[in-house]
Amino acid sequence: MAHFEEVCKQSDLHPKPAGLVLQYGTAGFRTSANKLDHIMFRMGLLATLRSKKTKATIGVMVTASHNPEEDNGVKLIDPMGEMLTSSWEDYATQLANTDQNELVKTLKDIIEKEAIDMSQEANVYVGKDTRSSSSSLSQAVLDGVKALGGHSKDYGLVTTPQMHYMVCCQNTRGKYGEATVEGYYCKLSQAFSQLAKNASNRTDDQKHLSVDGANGIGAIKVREMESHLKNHMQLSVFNDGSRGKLNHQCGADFVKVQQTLPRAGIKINPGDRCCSFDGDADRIVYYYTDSQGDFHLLDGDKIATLISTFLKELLNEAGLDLKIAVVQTAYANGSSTHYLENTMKVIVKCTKTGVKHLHHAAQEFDIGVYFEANGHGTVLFSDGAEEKIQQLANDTNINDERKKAAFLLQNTINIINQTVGDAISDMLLIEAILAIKGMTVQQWDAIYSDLPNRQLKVKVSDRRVIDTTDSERRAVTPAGLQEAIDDLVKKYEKARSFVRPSGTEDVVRVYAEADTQESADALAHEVSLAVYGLAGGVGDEPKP
Ligand code: G16
Repeated sequence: MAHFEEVCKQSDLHPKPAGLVLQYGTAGFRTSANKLDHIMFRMGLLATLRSKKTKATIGVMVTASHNPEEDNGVKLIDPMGEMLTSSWEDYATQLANTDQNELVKTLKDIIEKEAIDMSQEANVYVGKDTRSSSSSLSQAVLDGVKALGGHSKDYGLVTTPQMHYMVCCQNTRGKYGEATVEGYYCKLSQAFSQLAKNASNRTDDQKHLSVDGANGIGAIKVREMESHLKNHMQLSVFNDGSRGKLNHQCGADFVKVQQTLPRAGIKINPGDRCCSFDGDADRIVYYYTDSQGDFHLLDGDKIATLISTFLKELLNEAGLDLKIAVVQTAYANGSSTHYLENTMKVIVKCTKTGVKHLHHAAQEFDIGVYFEANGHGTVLFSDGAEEKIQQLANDTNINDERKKAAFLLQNTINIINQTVGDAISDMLLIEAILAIKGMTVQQWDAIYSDLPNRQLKVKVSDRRVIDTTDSERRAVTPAGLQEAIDDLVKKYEKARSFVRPSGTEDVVRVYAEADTQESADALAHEVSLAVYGLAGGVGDEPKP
């Protein structure tokens, strides 16, 4: 068949480096950009097959998100805007690792296994972040789509969540919105304006937010959106990419892991409300410094608490009986889980790291609020929940309080990007909630106090020696590691610790929390030493 000849011909232009083996990880493939050309071409092929199989548009985003500028990666997006279904991740890994001369055979195997009708039309949307390697890598994706006879649309520079949004809009034939960046800005900003109308008069200071764009695509896009937000918000955008390096000493991952202000490019005063995006703008964290200069972080857990409190109050006011749940991962601060379960009395679920896992767990509820502690998250409303809210909003026989609550719920649905975590959409929702509730960032922070915690990375020769269970809270291998962690945890008050292999970086991640920062730091260090000793640590021993 002509397509396979073309695949062979084109694949020679995107050769696989000999011996290179890559695994589909937490969010697709991710490694040094110079190892990814063949992966991109092959993911163009896979997206084309997935489109033929689902008879829908598929998305491909070229980004390595929070990783350093030198890395790159690719995320595949399924028809409703969600991450690629896990059953196809194996195909992605097979295609990535198959030798050049076996590529067509591997493709044919997938086609046969999935009974794909190759005469079916295929459509693939492609987007990229601001990395210098992203242009040629996204061209390799486009080459892959073309080689298998698929149609593509190149969105160029977009945030990852914008890409997810476009795919969903297209496949719902516009029901979710218009599949353009302008359509995205209009939908979100209209909902924001409607919500902001319910805020009491705010001063310019109260409307002001400092945004650290991580020197990435989020900075460009939030600037583009600014004009749509009219008088409702005043943004100062720092780390906009004009000078600094992507994610370097700035951005959501840096701020969350280091528990400090961006070290570069930002000027703020004590008390100022600030937020940081990550490199592809699918994560957000908030923070401020107090008059003593102490740093206060409001991470994904605090965001989930703010949003779920707001939604629960609106459901009560609207008189709607809908089941709301919060989905977290093992990284969720123990205080947040305690507050959600015992004070807010909402259902809390824990899943493995990776928004794909949280997303699926959240789909089981009428309203599922999911956030990773690193600020990656969103809210899902079931079709039934949306219908009930819609019906109530159209009901002319209800009192003003219920009507207002229904109106706020409707606009909350519209401001949220339900396809995936979205820094811009989350930012607008948080700003709207704070404005409506007349709440300062300090009052939000005071809802509960985080347990002191620490995250570290340990280099090992092969991180796959660590296998975990119980939503990554316990290590099954290597032998003796979990017992060692259990013994160390016993030494401290209110302590908890776990380790897991990262799916985006070549490291093992260590998390520890305890009653004091000194204890959390000491526990994290001791657990790092256990990992280093029992899981084949390389390089220098972890230092305190
Ligand atoms: C990706 C995933 C997140 C995950 C993060 C870190 O984020 O989408 O769900 O929390 O990687 O994963 P790991 O600990 O396995 O390296 P991003 O923003 O980098 O795409």
